[in-house]
Amino acid sequence: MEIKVLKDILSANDQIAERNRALLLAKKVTVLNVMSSPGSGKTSLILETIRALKGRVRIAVIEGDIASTIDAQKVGQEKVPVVQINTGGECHLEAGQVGRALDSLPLDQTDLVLIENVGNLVCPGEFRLGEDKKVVILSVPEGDDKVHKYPLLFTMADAVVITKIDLLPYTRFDVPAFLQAIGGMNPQARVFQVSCTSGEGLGEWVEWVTSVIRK
Ligand SMILES: Nc1nc2c(ncn2[C@@H]2O[C@H](COP(=O)(O)OP(=O)(O)O)[C@@H](O)[C@H]2O)c(=O)[nH]1
Ligand SMILES: [Mg+2]
Repeated sequence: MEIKVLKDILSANDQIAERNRALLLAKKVTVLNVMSSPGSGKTSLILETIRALKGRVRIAVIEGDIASTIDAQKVGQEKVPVVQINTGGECHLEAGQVGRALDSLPLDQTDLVLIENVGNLVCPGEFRLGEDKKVVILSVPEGDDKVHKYPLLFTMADAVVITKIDLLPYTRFDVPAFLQAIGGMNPQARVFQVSCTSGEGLGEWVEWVTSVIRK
């Protein structure tokens, strides 16, 4: 019985995700759904991406958090349109919330929407939002084994970003082991290694973002 209810929720979500997708295609807007556990560096990567593409790509941001407007305020300081969604306890964003957020963004003047999903390495993977690409972040302090412990998101990812590589000398994060694991479970995924503190690897990441924007 419970399984049937879950199926109904998912299919209802998928229908709304399709509607979001149709709107975004009509408006020629590309969407990246950025997912990771709390604190791995989603907001930092979004801020660096905005700064790198300023004047070249018109970016808007949807911030998903259980509570607060802290991340939306940080993004707003970069002078880009931003909407904060507070889920009030839910561990993921749903397509309906994103649809309402899209309605309040200036899509005719937008090339790229970056969605920061709620910090969680499991639940966001089960809810399509209408996005073009799924980006999954894992930060060095979290450990390379998380790819095995939370395979769903890593299997779905179009891009996997290892962040905080400036901390590699202080941890036992095994980059070759991580790359091998990703290569085994999702060989299509592009993998990036970046530090938002030193700027290392950001160029390659930004180049990929630019390459996936709908022309
Ligand atoms: N050393 C280091 N710290 C980082 C890096 N990226 C983010 N952080 C820090 O990690 C913490 C969480 O980052 P944040 O972007 O808010 O993560 P979010 O919760 O996933 O949005 C903050 O204190 C950031 O300054 C990085 O590349 N290197
Ligand atoms: Mg954040």
